Amino acid sequence: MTTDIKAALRALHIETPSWAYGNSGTRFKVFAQRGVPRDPYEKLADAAQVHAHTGVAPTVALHIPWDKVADYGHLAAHARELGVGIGAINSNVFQDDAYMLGSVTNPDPAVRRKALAHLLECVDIMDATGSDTLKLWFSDGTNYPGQDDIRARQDRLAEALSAVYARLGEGRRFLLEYKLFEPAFYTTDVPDWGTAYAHCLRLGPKAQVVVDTGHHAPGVNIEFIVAFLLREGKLGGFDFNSRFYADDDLMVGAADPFQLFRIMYEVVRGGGLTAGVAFMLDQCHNIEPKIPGQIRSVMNVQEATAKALLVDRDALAAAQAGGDVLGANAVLMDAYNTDVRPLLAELREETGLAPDPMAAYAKSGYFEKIAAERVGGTQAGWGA
Ligand code: LRH
Ligand code: MN
Repeated sequence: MTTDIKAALRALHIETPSWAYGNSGTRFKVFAQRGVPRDPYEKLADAAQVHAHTGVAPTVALHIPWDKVADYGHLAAHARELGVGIGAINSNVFQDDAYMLGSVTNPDPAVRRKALAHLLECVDIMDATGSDTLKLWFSDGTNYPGQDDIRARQDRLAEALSAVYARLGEGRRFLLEYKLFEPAFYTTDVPDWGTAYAHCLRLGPKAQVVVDTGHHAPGVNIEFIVAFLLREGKLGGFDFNSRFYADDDLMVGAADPFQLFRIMYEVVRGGGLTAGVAFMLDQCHNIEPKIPGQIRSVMNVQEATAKALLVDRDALAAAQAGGDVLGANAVLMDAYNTDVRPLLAELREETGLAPDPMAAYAKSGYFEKIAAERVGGTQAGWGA
């Protein structure tokens, strides 16, 4: 049992987002922190620290144009030298003035062409970096009833998605991300999993859905969505974070570790650990140190996954079949209430890592080094 669990945990890869290493904040303030990277190369170096101390964060998601460079092949080679790889390529059609009334759904065909050109440029960047995943999130929506035609916007969205789909090479896919609201406050053109699923189903196997855990209405049962999409073969990945209110982008598992456990249990139960599901973080460390924030987040996903793998599936199935409501619930709670930190510490030592990645990073002196080196230049951020 433990050997299999350890094998599954060793195989669990969590992708960190380049933008988590840059400055971030809210509309009220973006706080600058010492040692923050000034370019994608320095972001990769910081991401490599997370992998060096956890052993399970071997890829980094890029966001275009935040990570725009002259030579993407050179950036990918630099990543390899650092011991990491380039993960999902994230498009950005939400920060250009032209997109005020939408990007691919904009009433103006010229704006739609501009947005599509960016998405296709991101496909080229996939090819240049060896990435096999394009992540598409659209901030598109409206703020007032009547502002635009809801149905027509879906037609425009479908047209753009099929153009991108047609350009995907062999072994490539795109993940369509949904979000209930913000920045639009009346309609959002991809507001929920059903809309994303319907568009992906119509397109084909290279189109899957990404579940950002901060993008649901309060009270939504996210693990149900996970179970359903896995069953359909349409769960492409996660944007992990946590929230108390809206899209807070806090550390995954920080606000609701029990929800993260329930989600990872449906992943384990649905075969999602070996189904090419991308486990990506999508977070902003507005006030906490960035690299430790990522290390802690990776550990939170590891702990939730370890607990999910500990669920006694036979006992659970027997209790469920027998209608033993409390018994079945108790089986899941036993796993959730198990302290898996000793198991994970042991696993890290067996793979030559320090048992406590947070302490190891703090002792490494890396922060002091980058804080001293990274003086001058422009710190990376969302550039919003
Ligand atoms: C939108 C989102 C999307 C990213 C952005 C950084 O809220 O979750 O995944 O492009 O955050
Ligand atoms: Mn996201």
